[in-house]
Amino acid sequence: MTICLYFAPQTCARVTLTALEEIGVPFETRLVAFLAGEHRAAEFLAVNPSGKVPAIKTEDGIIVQNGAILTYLARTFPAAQLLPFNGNPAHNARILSQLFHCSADLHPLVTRFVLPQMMTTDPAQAPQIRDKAREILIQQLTPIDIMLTQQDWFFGSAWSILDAYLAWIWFRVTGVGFDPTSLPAVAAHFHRASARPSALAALAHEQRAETELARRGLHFTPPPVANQQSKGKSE
Ligand SMILES: N[C@@H](CCC(=O)N[C@@H](CS)C(=O)NCC(=O)O)C(=O)O
Repeated sequence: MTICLYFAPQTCARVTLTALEEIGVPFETRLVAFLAGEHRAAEFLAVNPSGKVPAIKTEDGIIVQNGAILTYLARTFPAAQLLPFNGNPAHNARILSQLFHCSADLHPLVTRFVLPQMMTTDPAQAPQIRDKAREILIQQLTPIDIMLTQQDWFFGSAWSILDAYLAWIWFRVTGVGFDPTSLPAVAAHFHRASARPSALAALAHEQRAETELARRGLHFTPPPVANQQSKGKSE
């Protein structure tokens, strides 16, 4: 059975899309149009009851959550070397620690930074939510920035899908005003990771989806947030 990825452009589904491009087997995609409410429609909720992308449909059933999907793909297609698992449980646990750091620590901060309005019933609080998210993002990304002054990729000399994850995080936050000069090694890593053929193929795939969304009048850009620290700097 051909794997089917449920995705939307610019979202964290880009990481799974990059993984599938890296693996190189044929796969299908289903575009989930958020602005049309398709992520809350019964058809998609039957795939992922939490209404979030990514999700994949495989011969082994549906899998949701980037961390689980990437682990499944890494183990199902070991030749692609998405993650450097070996036979040592402690080593593998440390790989998963880094994966969960991206999906469970960093991603929620990205959401708070990009869409602070989603985190409050009082829109006036959005700038403070973004400012606090920026502060914690810098705290959490600084050890990665230091690490990347010593090595090209997350796990050393070899690329892994965590490099695509970090690149997506960086794309998302710098796209709405996170100062790209604040973490220079992460910024340089973003350019390295973005040049990989699988990353370029994923972007081309997203571009086709953006064109389709624009044709339907459903193109999404995060709403602006007033009075934030970075106002007038990079936005
Ligand atoms: N923990 C989930 C988070 C997935 C997630 O938040 N996806 C976002 C796009 S980046 C989404 O689908 N948001 C729609 C919504 O929450 O309504 C994962 O790692 O897969």
